[in-house]
Amino acid sequence: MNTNDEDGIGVVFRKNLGQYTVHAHGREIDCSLSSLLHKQLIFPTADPASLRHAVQDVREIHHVDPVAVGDRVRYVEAGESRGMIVEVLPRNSRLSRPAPVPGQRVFEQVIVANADVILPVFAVANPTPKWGLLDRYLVSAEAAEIPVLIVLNKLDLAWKNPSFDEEMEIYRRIGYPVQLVSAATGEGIEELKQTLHGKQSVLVGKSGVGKTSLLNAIQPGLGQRVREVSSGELGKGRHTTTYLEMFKLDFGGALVDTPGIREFGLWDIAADELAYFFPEMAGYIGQCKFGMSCRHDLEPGCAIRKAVMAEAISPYRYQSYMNLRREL
Ligand SMILES: Nc1nc2c(ncn2[C@@H]2O[C@H](COP(=O)(O)OP(=O)(O)OP(=O)(O)O)[C@@H](O)[C@H]2O)c(=O)[nH]1
Ligand SMILES: [Mg+2]
Ligand SMILES: [Zn+2]
Repeated sequence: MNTNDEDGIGVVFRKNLGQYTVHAHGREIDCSLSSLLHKQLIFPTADPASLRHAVQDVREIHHVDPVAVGDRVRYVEAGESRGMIVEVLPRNSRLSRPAPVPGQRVFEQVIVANADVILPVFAVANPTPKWGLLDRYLVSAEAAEIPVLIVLNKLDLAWKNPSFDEEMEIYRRIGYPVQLVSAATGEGIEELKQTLHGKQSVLVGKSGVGKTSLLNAIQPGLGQRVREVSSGELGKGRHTTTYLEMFKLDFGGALVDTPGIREFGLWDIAADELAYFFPEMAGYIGQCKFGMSCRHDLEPGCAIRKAVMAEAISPYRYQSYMNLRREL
């Protein structure tokens, strides 16, 4: 890549229909994508990190966006607050999921690039939490090697769910930090802000758990903007956030609000490596009677099943492991 001192470096905060909003030196620049970049990224050698999944068919270009929110990019100025992205700088991390294209193969969709921490958000109640989804987020985060903070919102509704704290204990015991908050009352918000400080963070979670409300609680006005941007879409009111956007935090850092993702498939995880992404299981791998070929299902002498019996591994988590394994 031909680099030029006059090129700018910025961060992608938003994208919409082939247009990218890049923040650089306190400015917002509306960028398009150079066709050169598009071509480079579809060939296997362009992005060493995605060798195995590089797209090689020109026909497929439309289904793969080489630039994600959170990406650091090099751009060339093209007049009044406009520019063209010519290079995506190497990513520290990427949170991905499979984006199915009807009738074709499945592609990697990078949800967010360069996230320093992922915050899976659940509500204590309304909607009732399903921890299987949390396990999905956790496995994705482990595979992407991105730290996690579990956020449990709507603490003001704790009376509706007498078992949530006990259930959270399972995750605390594994070593996952949990922050209990209420966007409604402000409880726990200060502690949450300390985690976000100076980092690029991502809120993920089902629709209605209060991600956008948390944004508002963290910095008044942020979530408001989300609602304005997406009002009119579908007109359902419940699905407030319709696309992903990153927001700059006044106290330092940036936070990505994602729309409630209904399906969160696992990307690039093989059945045989799944147990590595359950930290409480990882230590038992190789200790089963059938060694590395054990699927930890019904095989005799399985060290992981033994650990479940001995209550060293939660049966819920083991069940989650089996459920996810069946998908891979
Ligand atoms: N009781 C209570 N309600 C809350 C709290 N936080 C959010 N809500 C409500 O939950 C509903 C959904 O909140 P949103 O912030 O739009 O949820 P979201 O996660 O952004 O949803 P999507 O954008 O659809 O993904 C709204 O009616 C909020 O007022 C809370 O801490 N306590
Ligand atoms: Mg929202
Ligand atoms: Zn086993």
